[in-house]
Amino acid sequence: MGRKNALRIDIVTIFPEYFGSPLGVSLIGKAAVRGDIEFGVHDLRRWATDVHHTVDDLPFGGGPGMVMKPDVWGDALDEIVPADGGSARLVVPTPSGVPFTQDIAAGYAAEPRLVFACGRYEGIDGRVAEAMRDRMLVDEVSVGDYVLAGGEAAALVMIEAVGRLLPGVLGNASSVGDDSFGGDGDPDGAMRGLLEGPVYTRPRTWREREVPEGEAAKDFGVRALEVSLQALHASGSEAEGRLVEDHPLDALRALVDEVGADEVIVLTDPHYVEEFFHRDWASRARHKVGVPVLKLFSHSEA
Ligand code: JD8
Repeated sequence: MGRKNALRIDIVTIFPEYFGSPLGVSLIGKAAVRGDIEFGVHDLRRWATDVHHTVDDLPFGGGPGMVMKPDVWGDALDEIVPADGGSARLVVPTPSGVPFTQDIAAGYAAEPRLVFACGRYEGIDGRVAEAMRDRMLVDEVSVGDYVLAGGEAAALVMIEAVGRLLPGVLGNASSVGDDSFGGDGDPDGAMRGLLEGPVYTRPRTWREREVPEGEAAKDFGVRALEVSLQALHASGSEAEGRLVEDHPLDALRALVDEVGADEVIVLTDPHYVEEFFHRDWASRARHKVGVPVLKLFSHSEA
């Protein structure tokens, strides 16, 4: 039995094996192990009553393909979400559904229980969603303007988008807030900062390509400052930090004067070439700040 406030997710499909590994790996897999998410995957054919476990039939009004039978779906959902079974939201992936968005994901992440009805063939008889609406919330949702062969892939897309918003699922919660599509459930946040910039990590020079200065460097700086302050606070020091946009040595000189510092520590990644030519930050700071400059190399991630 999962955690008290675990999100319960049931999936009804004729391909239960489709969900085997995807729900067992990465963030979602770990969340399931921790009990933050509780999964139930149900084979629809269990509720097919004929010897062939038939779940589809010819469409009324003619037309191509086959349609999934309402009676099989009805019996399955009645058992999986019994009338007194507490509140559940039924999510029916369909190409004609409302577009799935980050805000819908945030809403689902706050639900106690989601049930995904994954159709195949031409889809599920339309009376199933209608009938279920009599006793639960039912959403017909599309994950995009393209046609899939069934609802399983769409359910996985939604489960991942919802799962990563659950408390504790993402290592550093901060990354949720600054999601491209708002993601923090703040309605005005939707679409905020629509397109994130590219991200960079070491090496600073790769195939003669430098990490661009400015924005990306600033992002890297924000992260570096965050990690450094965390480390310093963890060591008990009252450190404070700021990012400087303008020339760092001018800002450093001003800060030394402002706080009356009697020593400066310059902590950077190793820059072997610059060090060799004494053009590294510490060497340059020594000519600028007028107090002893201690040079340290960072060995942590940022
Ligand atoms: C559920 C059956 C296949 C669809 C005849 C191809 C979502 N964004 C999306 N694209 N496609 C789906 C989706 C497709 C499905 C089912 C979702 C159940 N099919 C059908 C109608 C045309 N075949 C989807 N979410």
